[in-house]
Amino acid sequence: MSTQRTRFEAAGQGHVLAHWESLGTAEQAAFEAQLERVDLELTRQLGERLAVESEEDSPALAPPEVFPATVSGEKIAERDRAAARGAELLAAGRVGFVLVAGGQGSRLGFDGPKGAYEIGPVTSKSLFEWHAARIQAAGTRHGFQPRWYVMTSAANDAATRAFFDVNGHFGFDPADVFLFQQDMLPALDGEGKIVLAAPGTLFLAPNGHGGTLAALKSSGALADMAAHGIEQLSYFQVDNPLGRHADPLFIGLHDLAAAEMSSKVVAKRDAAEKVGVLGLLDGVLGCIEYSDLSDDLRHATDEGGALLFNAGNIAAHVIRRDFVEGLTEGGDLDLPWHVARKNLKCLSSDGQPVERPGVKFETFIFDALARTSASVVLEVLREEEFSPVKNAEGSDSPATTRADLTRIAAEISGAADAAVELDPRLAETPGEFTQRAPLADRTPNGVVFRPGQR
Ligand code: UD2
Repeated sequence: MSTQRTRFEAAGQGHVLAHWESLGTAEQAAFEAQLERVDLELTRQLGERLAVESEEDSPALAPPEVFPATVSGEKIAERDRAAARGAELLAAGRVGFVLVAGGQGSRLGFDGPKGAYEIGPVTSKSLFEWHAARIQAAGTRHGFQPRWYVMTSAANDAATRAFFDVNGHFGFDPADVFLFQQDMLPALDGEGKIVLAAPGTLFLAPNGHGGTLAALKSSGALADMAAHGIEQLSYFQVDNPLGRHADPLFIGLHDLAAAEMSSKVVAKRDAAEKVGVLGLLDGVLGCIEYSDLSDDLRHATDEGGALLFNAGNIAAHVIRRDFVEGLTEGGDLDLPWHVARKNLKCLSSDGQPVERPGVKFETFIFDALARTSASVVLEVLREEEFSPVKNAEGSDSPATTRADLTRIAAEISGAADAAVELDPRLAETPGEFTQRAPLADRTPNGVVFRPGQR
């Protein structure tokens, strides 16, 4: 133990060992393992930021160039050429699927990995299963065997792996599912001191989805992709079961533009919508997170009165594997750190459980956009592919997501029943539905169309 004690005391963090003597042998061993993994130099650098928290003046922001959701003229030929190219890449197995699910879905108030949340309007299908179904549907449509890379964090890795096991990897061959963990970081108090969650436990939090890049490298996922001929990553979040993860148009536009990382956007619902906005920040493509967007930029309008910055980031990206290789080969990506000030349930210096202000640090994957030499921004229609589960009630809640899943199922199947659910593996378009599922299928608690339901 003396090694860690020496290390932490030298870093001015010796207070974390205040309760060492009160810990049992097993607790001491587990705590020591946790202490060993802490990068104290990084912790020092992050702590220093707090001292000099600068109010960076917001950059000059200009709207990005966007490939529109509805096209006309010569854009139609460009769209069709791109969709064909994307279908080619999918069929050739050049696309891998990366789900980021390491976050802690605190806003939803759900205790467990967010992907385990049951969102099926009629069935109890979880978010994880919706994503599995969409990826498998693409494999059937384009004739390839998809590989699925799922990022967890120490906060939910064991529970996620157990959920995948108990659900038979949702129909995937386990050999085609690559689970990997992102790094965690200790939370700090206002003075840069590491916070304890319990006498022998640091308060650790996932290091942000920007951590995906380093985790893809360190976990061997990048090497696995290369070994399987995967050149493009379709990156998406756990909370949006409408996501079109194998979108030939998006993949094709990105590939034909020789882009390193591309993004999907939807027109913002209103100025207050909690999504980042894509734009040119001092001339460089990037995304300003909703929490960092100044009020005047948030409400800025064009001469027609429409929101000027309405390219809402839906966190769906296509990223070239060799771009991630390049970003991660030097070890330190130096993506900008984002500071989240939150009330933390932690331990006071005299060992009592308290709730007090603390700071978590994250990097965001969209900050890698600034490192691209080419990047496509594709506008998509919210009603077709964006209805995330974020809040327990109100907007972006289970109720609104289920309503959108039901609406889309009814549009595709023509079923007018009150409750209808359509498994993507059966059909994602009216054409596929007509071809694969007789309208006669009904179940007692609503209309559910699943694979094999004949
Ligand atoms: C995210 C975007 C926002 C918009 C919105 C669309 C950020 C900071 N904001 O808002 O601009 O695109 O989504 O729905 O991205 N995650 C990890 N590891 C982490 C942190 C997050 O895997 O360390 C995953 C998390 O599991 C989830 C996703 O990233 O799948 C979004 O995380 P969030 O809930 O922090 O982002 P949110 O919804 O505030």
